[in-house]
Amino acid sequence: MKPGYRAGFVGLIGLPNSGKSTLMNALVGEKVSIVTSKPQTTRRRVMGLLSNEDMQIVFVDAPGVVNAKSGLNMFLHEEARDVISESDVLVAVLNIDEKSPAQLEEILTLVKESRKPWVALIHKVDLPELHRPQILRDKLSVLNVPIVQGSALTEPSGLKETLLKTIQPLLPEAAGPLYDEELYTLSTTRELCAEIIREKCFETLHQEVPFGLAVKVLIFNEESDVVKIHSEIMVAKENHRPIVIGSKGSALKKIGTDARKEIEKLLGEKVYLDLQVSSKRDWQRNRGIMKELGYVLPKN
Ligand SMILES: Nc1nc2c(ncn2[C@@H]2O[C@H](COP(=O)(O)OP(=O)(O)OP(=O)(O)O)[C@@H](O)[C@H]2O)c(=O)[nH]1
Ligand SMILES: [Mg+2]
Repeated sequence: MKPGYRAGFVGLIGLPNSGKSTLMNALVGEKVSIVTSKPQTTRRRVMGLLSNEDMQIVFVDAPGVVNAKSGLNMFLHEEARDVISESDVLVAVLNIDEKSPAQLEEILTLVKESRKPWVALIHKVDLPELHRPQILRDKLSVLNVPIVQGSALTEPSGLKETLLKTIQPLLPEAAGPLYDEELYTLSTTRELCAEIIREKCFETLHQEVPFGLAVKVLIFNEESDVVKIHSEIMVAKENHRPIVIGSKGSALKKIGTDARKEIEKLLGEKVYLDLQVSSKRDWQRNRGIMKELGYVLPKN
C-alpha cells in the first residue's frame, strides 16, 4: 500500500429527506441505497464502499435522525445514533430546504457531541437559495469545521471529488483495505432486492401506507435460468392491504413490474417475482416481528 494510505467508516448523518442516500449512491457510483421523495425511507444503515489507491471508505448511510421513544421510530433513532458512535468520521448532511432550523441545529449538536472528526455538507444547493444557507454558513463558520457545499442530484461528480479530498486526511491511517476492494456494498442480494421492492411501494403508495409497510424476501432461488423470488409485503393495518393491492390488482402489479425490472438489472438475469401482501397489526410495535425484519430494538 502507498504510504499515507487511509481506511475507515464515514457516517452520513442528517434529517429525513436531506439526501443522504442520494449522496451515498453518488459517492459509491452504484445504487446501494434506495431513494424516494418521502421522509424516513432508509430504515437500517446501509454500507457502500469506495476503494482507490489512496483510501478505502465504508460510507454508512443512516436513517434520518428522528426523536422517538417507541416502536419503529425508536429503532430509527437508535440506528442513527449507533452509526454516529461507530463511525471514524461523520458528514453532517444539512439540506438548505429544511423548514425547521431547530432540527438542523440538532444535527449539528449530535455530530459535535460525538467528538469525531466531521465535515459539514450544505446540501441541495441546486434549489433556489432562500435566506437559510447564509444563516447556516454563519453558524458553521465559528465551528472550525471543513465546509463543503453541493448537490448529489445535479452535480454528483464535483461533489464527490471535493468531499473525498476533505474526508481523506480525517480518516485513520491503515495498513490496507478493510474489505475486498471489488465490493461496493456490504448488503446481501436478498437485502438489496427487499429494499428495491420497498422503494417501489414507497413510489406507488401514499399517505401513511408506505410508512407502516415492511418487505421480506421469503424465497430466493437461483437454480434455474430464471431467478425466482417470493416476497412478502407486510402492512400494519388490515385496511392497508386492499390499498397495496389496488383496484383489480393494479397497484401491486405496478410495484411488481417496476421492482422486477430493477432487480433484473441488478442481477443481470431474468427474474420471476411473486409478491404476497399480508397484514400484521401494529407490527412496528411488536419486538418479535421487528427483530425478524432486522429492526432490533435495544433491551431497555
Ligand atoms: N434538489 C435536490 N434534491 C435532492 C438532492 N439530493 C436528494 N434529493 C431528493 O431528496 C429526496 C430525498 O432523498 P434521499 O436520498 O432519499 O434522502 P435521505 O436523506 O436518504 O432520506 P431518509 O432515508 O428518509 O432519511 C429525493 O426526492 C431526492 O431526489 C439534491 O442534491 N438536490
Ligand atoms: Mg435514505
